[in-house]
Amino acid sequence: MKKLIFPALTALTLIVTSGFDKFSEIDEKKLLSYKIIDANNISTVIWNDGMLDKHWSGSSAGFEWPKGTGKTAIYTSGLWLSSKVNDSIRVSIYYYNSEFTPGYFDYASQTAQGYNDPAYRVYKVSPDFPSGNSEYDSWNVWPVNQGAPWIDNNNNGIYEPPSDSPLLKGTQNFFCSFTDGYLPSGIVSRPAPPLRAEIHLYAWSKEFSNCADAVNYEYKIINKNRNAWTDMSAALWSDTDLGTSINDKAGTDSLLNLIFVYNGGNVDPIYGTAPPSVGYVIKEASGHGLQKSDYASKWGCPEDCPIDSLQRYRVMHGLRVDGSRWVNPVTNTQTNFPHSGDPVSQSGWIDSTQGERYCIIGSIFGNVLPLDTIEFSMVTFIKRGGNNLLSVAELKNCVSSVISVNNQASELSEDFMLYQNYPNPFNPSTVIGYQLAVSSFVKLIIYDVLGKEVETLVNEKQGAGTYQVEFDTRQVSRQGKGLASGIYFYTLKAGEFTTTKRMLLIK
Ligand SMILES: [Ca+2]
Ligand SMILES: [Ca+2]
Ligand SMILES: [Ca+2]
Repeated sequence: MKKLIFPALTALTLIVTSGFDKFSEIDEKKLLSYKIIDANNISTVIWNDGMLDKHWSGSSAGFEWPKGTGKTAIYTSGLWLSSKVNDSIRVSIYYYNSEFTPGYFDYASQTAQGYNDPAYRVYKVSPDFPSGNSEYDSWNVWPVNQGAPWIDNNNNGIYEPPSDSPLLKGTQNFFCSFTDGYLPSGIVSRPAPPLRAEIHLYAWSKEFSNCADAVNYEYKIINKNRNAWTDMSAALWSDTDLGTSINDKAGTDSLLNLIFVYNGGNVDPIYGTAPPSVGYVIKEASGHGLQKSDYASKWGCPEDCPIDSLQRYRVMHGLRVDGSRWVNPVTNTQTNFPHSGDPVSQSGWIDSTQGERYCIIGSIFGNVLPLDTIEFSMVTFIKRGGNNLLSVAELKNCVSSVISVNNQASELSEDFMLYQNYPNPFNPSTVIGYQLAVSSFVKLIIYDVLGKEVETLVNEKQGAGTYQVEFDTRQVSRQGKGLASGIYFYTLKAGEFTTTKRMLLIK
């Protein structure tokens, strides 16, 4: 999408640089800031008003892949919310301009606050403290008072870095707080009243072992309205422009909770042959006693393009703009996931034309009581395969592998972990798993019951992530003999982290 004119373009010349915190007064009131996410081969931009993937200049595509090439796959994207309050429709969206502002929503006074307070900027921290790189913030200024997630290592409720730390899921970690709570006569013009939501966005990115190029967005959305939200929905909307925008296609995968965009042919004027595929997946959607369902939709304006609050509310509830259900023309069944066929095998309901594509994927959370919080986590992936369609296949492979690994890890811990070996007792081999919160120099050593080293399984620097190593006694020999039955210990040393577990060999 290149044809939209931004009313704020003139004001964008007023970009103020304060250290490495850049502010631009887009409407002379809202104090915008941004940080760059580039932990892997993606380089993109996170803003403090719900806007994502918009270039820092404010006037061009911001999701660059591969980073440094100037080639972009997403023009811009951002958060969409909708609900009913006492039967009236509430919609708050980012759609080239944002109906959100930096700040928070004060429940007692029922007023939004902080739109021009420089404290409500985007914060960026790394696992290294202090980093010595002024693009990063010190852990000392991580805004725990705004709701930024952190680890209370000594469990006293007080944030005391560096012994306490920000939550560090990635090698780059971000936080900002924003709200939709300014009324129509306020900072932005808006066709529907706000939900009165306060949103905490924690974003992170890192190098995965396989599918490196992903960015994680974890939203906590708090109902600061004195009334319940009814049929509340949260979504990520995107104007994907995969290289050249006019030859794109889109599709969904209801099992993976994925929406993806791929090039209509195997050649894109910007990406050349074998263009990548970019997608958004719902990683988590949860809250208090909520009944949730998911949906995704693509559209190519003017076809099915939602242009007012009612139509946007419908799209955010899995419907077409006219309020009807999507019907899969191949199976003749109703669905919340249109174009869910497989473009690789050309089977099922696939996007039959190519052109400008927009997409949205989200979750319906049902009723949200005052001061309840819902959690909505999204991941953006990009992947290139042997041709435009194999890019889709590889993207899906990445989504299914990385998302399952992440889910397993998040249920256990976001920290260093050493898992019990499996099987145990064992003979002749067993598998030891462990998790690294950050990139570390790792030693995994087997000891016998006397403390004598039996074998070193790992002795190298490894990136953050989950690992499995096999311990095979047949490959260990002591004076020509195998290992005796009995208790053995295995010790993981990763940076400052050390822990030991025991296992039993029974021959
Ligand atoms: Ca503490
Ligand atoms: Ca394209
Ligand atoms: Ca597009």
